[in-house]
This record gives sequence, structure tokens and C-alpha cells, in this order.
Amino acid sequence: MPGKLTVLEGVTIAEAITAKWEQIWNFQARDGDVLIDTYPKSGTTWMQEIVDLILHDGDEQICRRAPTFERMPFIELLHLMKPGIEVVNAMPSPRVLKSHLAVHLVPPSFWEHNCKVIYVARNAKDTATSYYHFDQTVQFHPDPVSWEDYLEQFMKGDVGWGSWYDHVKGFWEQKDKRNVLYIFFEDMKKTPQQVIRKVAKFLGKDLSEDLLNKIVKLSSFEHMRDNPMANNSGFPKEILDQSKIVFMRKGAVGDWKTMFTARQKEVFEDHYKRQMESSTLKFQDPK
Ligand code: PPS
Repeated sequence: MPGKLTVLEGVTIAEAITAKWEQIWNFQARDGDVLIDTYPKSGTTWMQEIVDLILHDGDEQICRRAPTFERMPFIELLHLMKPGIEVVNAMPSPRVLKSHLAVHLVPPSFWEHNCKVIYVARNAKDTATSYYHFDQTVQFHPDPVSWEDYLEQFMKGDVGWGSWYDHVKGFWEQKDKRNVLYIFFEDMKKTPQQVIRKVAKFLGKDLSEDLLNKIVKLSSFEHMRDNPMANNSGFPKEILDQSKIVFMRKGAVGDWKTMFTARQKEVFEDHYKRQMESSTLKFQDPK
């Protein structure tokens, strides 16, 4: 049975999440926790691997100790999968946690403890393309009917975790007021060394040139795709059915060109301009 979406404080979100909202909202973050927050399909898993490698000095074996979702739990899905809230509460500090929640839905304890938040944003057209494929695997979301319909829903924010526009702008507006490092997926592709250095500095780590290059290699698409502890292949099937589409799909910039018609591009870009014109946030738009 495909899942259903509802609306929570202006954000379209899965009923599977709102069913446990009180527990999620009351999540107890601690001093030293690191939160990786993104709109879905923006490079979360990639950033998780980078952060784990930085915190463990590039030790490949330690970073293969468990799948990503156990090493760095997904706070709004804890009730649906392992590790549950009890395991996460007992995890030693510093914990690294994952979320896709919009900035105003992030549990307040993260802000109260001034936790470091790493936000990754990806250009809208590639995000929509990646999400269309991914939503065919997500069991707690409705199944996309067609690409055409899905793209319209994406533009309206009628997909899981809501409007891409509100999400990326929401964190952008808060980044200087809170402890938020704002990173772009396109920069991670173009200059991984620079991004990894920036993330390491934010986490209080200084990387040697050798260690930096090692982390670039271990977090590359090819390396992660072939690493069962980093490619999400072990995600419970009841949540993610990857029998037709795998999680590590393409990892490219500009893949939107394989999906958008000329007309869809025109309509999308016109709508995009109106949504983003009042913001100082600028994306690299792969032509
Ligand atoms: S999720 O499910 O929302 O948390 O997905 P998320 O991890 O944010 O994003 C998944 C997309 O990121 C791509 N990916 C990578 N690209 C480049 N390099 C590396 N190392 C990497 N790891 C993951 C993944 O393939 C998804 O993008 P698409 O375009 O679908 O391939």
C-alpha cells in the first residue's frame, strides 16, 4: 500500500512521520551533536560519509562498521527502523544525525544546544529528477503517476518534506543567525577538496593533504556505490524498495536534461524565477 502525505505547519510530509510527530519534535539533541539536514536527494548520504570519514581520520574500516542509517540515524524515521530512539539516546557523543525537516520543523533541542548543522542544497532541476526516481522506491510516499504530474507536484511543494524552494531559502535565511554551514552539491562535485576542507574546519579538524585526498577517494560516487555500508542497499525493503531503481543512481550534475522537455524547462524556469527572485540565494544552474 503506497503511503499518504499530509500537511504539517505548511509543509507537505508523510503521514508516517506526523503519526509520531510529538516524539520527533521532542528529540533530545546534546551538546556536540552534528545534524546533516537537506531537502531530499541533495547529497545527504554523500555528506554523511564525508563527515564520518573526517571524524574518524579517514579510517575505512571504522567507517564500514555499520550502514549509514545506523552510523548516523535519520531522526524523523527512528520509529520505522533500526536504530530506534532508545539506541540513539544511548549513542556516545558526538552523534551525527540526519534529517530532511524544514528549518522551522527541526526539533528545538538542536538550536538550544547550538549543535553544528551542515545543510546541503542541490539545484532544483536535478533534485526533482532524482526525487522522481527515488519516490518510486519510497514505500511511505504515494507512487509517482507520471513524470509530468510529478514535476507539477514538485513545483507546488506537494511532495514529501514539502517545497524545495521554501526548504533551501529557509535554511539560507537562518545560516548566519545559527550554527549552519551551507554547502552546494554542485561544489561537492566540482571541488570536493575545497568542500571537504570547509566541512572539516567547521567540525574543528585540520586535514593533511594525504588525508584529504584519501577522503575524496573514499567518498567518491564509485567508491560509495560499491560499499554496502555507504550505498543504502541494506535499507529495509518495507521502507525503500530498490528492486527497480537503486539508491546510488547516477550522482551527476545536469541529469535533469534526460527528463525535462523543452516546454517543461521553460515553465519550470519561469516558476523558479518567481519563487527565488526575492532571495539572495543563487544556485549554479547546469545548462
Ligand atoms: S536521500 O534519500 O534524500 O537522503 O538522498 P540523498 O543522499 O540526499 O541524495 C541522493 C543523491 O545523491 C547521489 N549521491 C552522490 N553523488 C555524487 N557522489 C557521491 N558520492 C554520491 N552519493 C550519493 C545519489 O546518487 C542521488 O542522486 P541521483 O541523481 O539520484 O543519482
